[in-house]
Amino acid sequence: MTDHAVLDRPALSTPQDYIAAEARLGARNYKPLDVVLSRGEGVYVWDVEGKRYLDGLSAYSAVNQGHCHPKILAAMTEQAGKLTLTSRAFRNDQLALFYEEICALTGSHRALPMNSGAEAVESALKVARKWGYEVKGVPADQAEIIVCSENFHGRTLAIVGFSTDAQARGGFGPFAPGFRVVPFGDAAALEAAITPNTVAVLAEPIQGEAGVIIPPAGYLKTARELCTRHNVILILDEIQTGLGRTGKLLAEEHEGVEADLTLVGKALSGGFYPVSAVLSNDAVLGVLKPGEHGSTFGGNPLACAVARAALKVLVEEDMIGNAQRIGDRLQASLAGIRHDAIKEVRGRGLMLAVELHREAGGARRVCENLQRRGLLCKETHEHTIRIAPPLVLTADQADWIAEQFEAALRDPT
Ligand code: IF1
Repeated sequence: MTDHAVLDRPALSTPQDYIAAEARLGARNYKPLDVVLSRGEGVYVWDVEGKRYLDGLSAYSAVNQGHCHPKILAAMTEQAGKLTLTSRAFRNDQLALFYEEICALTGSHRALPMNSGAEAVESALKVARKWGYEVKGVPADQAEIIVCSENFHGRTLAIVGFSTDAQARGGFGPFAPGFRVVPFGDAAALEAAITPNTVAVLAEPIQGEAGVIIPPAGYLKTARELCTRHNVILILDEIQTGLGRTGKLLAEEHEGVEADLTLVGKALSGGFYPVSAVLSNDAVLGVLKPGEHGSTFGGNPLACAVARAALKVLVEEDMIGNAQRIGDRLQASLAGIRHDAIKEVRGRGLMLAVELHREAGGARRVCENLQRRGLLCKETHEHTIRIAPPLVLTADQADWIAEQFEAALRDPT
């Protein structure tokens, strides 16, 4: 007999209790800061002891709209009380509206709803290959997809197979063939890698995990031109850069570029629920026929209702313009900090990073110091701290972030 009492435990009391239970029972695939959060509102989160923090990560840009946005919450609870899941075997009354709104906003002509970001990436890779065989005429099983060094597109097998990060791929092979890696930001290398069997180029407009790496000006535009000239699909992974993060709805707008497949996820739900989508057109996405792709949860009415509200508040509350204005202000303040530890401040909109010199003692230490000051940030690699607060950040809050940074560097206790 199962002991049902085990499912009715009282809350644990101290942060250490939670941390110990996680360490004892969970897969050990993360090493989070030791802060146990139980509530969030706007740019702030609170831990189980009631201490408030400003969230400088926004769940890797999934809560661009701020924690527990009341309008997204209302849409979610309302829809959850009506209908949550039908599967795609039947239709629901939210999917068509989601299509209408996301296509109008992004200038897309067809969309494919999925759940996680990695699923959107996998879906795009499948679509690109199918397009290659059926439209471009690539010989069977010969399709090649070009990806960039230092890429991050998710954790599934096909994706980690073309990662250049030893930790992401090590021990997980054998991997799927058909991918070729070129240096990110190098248009000449990209052109040289294109063969008659190339079906797609996959890139992040700004590399996130690599440390907020902005490619040289004109790179995306040239990549677009090369893809058009060589009849290759351009796939832009905007799962992190999209939906306002860089001060535009999509980062590709900074260079006036339109991808053939644009991937969005994360903030598509404002952090309420995993929702992702492949945005495209008839010529490319049209290759998928019934039965060739799908997902139990993709396009479900709860996801669609949440995504519709998440997009609505992003636009109606001018979070995209705010990301641009407050991002510029915060970047300027951070760049104004005079301290030997800082090597570079970079970013676009509210996708920012401070890179430290190697001698500075590492980014993790600074993040732990910032945590004590009430600011949650996450290091990426050893020497870079990324700063990506919710897009509802005010000017005062931005100034406060810069002050905490300066204080943490000056008083590294
Ligand atoms: C984790 C990084 C961020 C992404 C891009 C696809 C996905 C992601 C550009 C996959 C996901 C996450 C996942 C998260 C850490 C994180 C991350 F540090 F690893 F690089 F955001 F910066 N494309 N990024 O950034 O989306 O399947 O996770 O929904 O803990 O692995 P997903």
